[in-house]
Amino acid sequence: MLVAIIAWDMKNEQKVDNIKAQKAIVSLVTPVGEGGIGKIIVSGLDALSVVNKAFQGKGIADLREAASYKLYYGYIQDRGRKIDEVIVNIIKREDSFTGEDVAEVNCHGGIRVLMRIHECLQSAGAADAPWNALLARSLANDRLDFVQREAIQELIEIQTKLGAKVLLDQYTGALSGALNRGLEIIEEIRAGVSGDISPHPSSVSSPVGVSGSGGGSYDLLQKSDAFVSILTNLIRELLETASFGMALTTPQVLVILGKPNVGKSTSINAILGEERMLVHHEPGTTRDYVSEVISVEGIPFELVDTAGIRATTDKLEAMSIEMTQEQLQRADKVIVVFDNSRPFDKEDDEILRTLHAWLMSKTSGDLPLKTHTHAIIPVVNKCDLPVILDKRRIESALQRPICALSALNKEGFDDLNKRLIEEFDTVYKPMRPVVFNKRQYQLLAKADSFIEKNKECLITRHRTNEAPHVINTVKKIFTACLEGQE
Ligand SMILES: Nc1nc2c(ncn2[C@@H]2O[C@H](COP(=O)(O)OP(=O)(O)OP(=O)(O)O)[C@@H](O)[C@H]2O)c(=O)[nH]1
Ligand SMILES: [Mg+2]
Repeated sequence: MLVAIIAWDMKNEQKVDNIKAQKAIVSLVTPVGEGGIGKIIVSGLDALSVVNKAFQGKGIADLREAASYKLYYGYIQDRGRKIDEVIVNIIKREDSFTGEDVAEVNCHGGIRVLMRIHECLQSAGAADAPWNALLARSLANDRLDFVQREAIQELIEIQTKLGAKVLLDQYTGALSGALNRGLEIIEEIRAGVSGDISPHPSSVSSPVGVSGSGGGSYDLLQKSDAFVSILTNLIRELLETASFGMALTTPQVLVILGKPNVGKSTSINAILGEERMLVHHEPGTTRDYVSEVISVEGIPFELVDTAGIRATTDKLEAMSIEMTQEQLQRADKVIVVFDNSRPFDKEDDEILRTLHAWLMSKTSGDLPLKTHTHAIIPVVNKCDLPVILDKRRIESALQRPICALSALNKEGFDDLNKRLIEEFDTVYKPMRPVVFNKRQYQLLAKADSFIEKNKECLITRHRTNEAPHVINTVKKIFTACLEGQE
């Protein structure tokens, strides 16, 4: 993967001169273990001379004379003794991902060889560093912005194909592009505001005619008002994608809850498509909690089976129930299961009360609102048996439509899957900007509420001397989102 990163087509070539070149670092970028190939990257001001000390090449005497994007065959050697046959890929600073000279040493995989070459390159003058130190250098040299760096770090841990596609888009600049667009819009608003309040000396010759009087100025003010709405729309569109983006990067913890014997474990087995959980007609079969990661239409979930909740004097059962409560505290979503073939009873009622308390404890302003409204999915299982349960009790308590299942016959699961992902209604489109972490979400939500609160002073008729301060604050929030300050 790092080959692709390093070979990345740089958009910021003009920034090469600003590079803060640093001493070479060496990173093991493939896992240390058995494999066909291993890769070690050296990056830095003196990277080529460091690798040159240990490299004996065929057809090249000095790697400092190497051309960018060329492969050089040879050996890494230590005091005349060959360690391994290697192919070194050279990428000069103007082309490289880190903005520094880079040598990628491709050797045979295997713990001994990798470790020996790694040691040898340290002896030649490079400092050992984790692979993500390379990302830090890209950031320092303006090769990546903070959002792109976050995207690549998430990409490495992502669980589903959809997540990989979305994060690759953000890494290649989808969200950064939208944030940069936001910064441009902010400047358009500023242009209008400065025309309104204090004409800038250069404005007379401005191509858009910010003269402080006349039709040109009026146009600009009108436009600047329109830009306030454009900015608000841009922010809201981005915020709309947050629950989807954040669900991709952090698997939702999905806890299955219900009184004993309602078919929780059978339902999980049907979702997983395998007999993973122990199922039995005796209540109290599940004692421990068991979890598995699943993907529903590309959204990852950590699905947790739990012991049934009910009042008990049995010590072991009480411990199981305590564990269920712990899992519930971790939950992002809950599937609560009721039994169609039994009457609604006080155990079901107790579960509804537990859920109500859980939802209250979860409600907080720092996450998308829809995350809370879709947090509970009521399920009635054993719908293959005659109806005895009074479903209205459940519907009126939870105010959510019920999902009907027969876990035994594996029926109703398409509907359940739809319900699980209904809040993540953001459709995948290539290069669509997507907010994918809480930091980005919170900053954009802050910008949104700040603009909403101060809108009056940005709107033409109501402008006050406060406007430049408001604009600067919004700009600061956008810059923090893009560049990771604050
Ligand atoms: N008829 C019918 N029986 C079901 C259905 N789902 C589960 N069962 C049966 O209900 C019994 C209990 O199922 P489990 O999946 O172990 O129930 P549970 O909720 O995990 O039970 P505990 O772990 O004891 O809390 C078993 O005999 C299942 O075969 C269903 O949809 N229809
Ligand atoms: Mg069970």
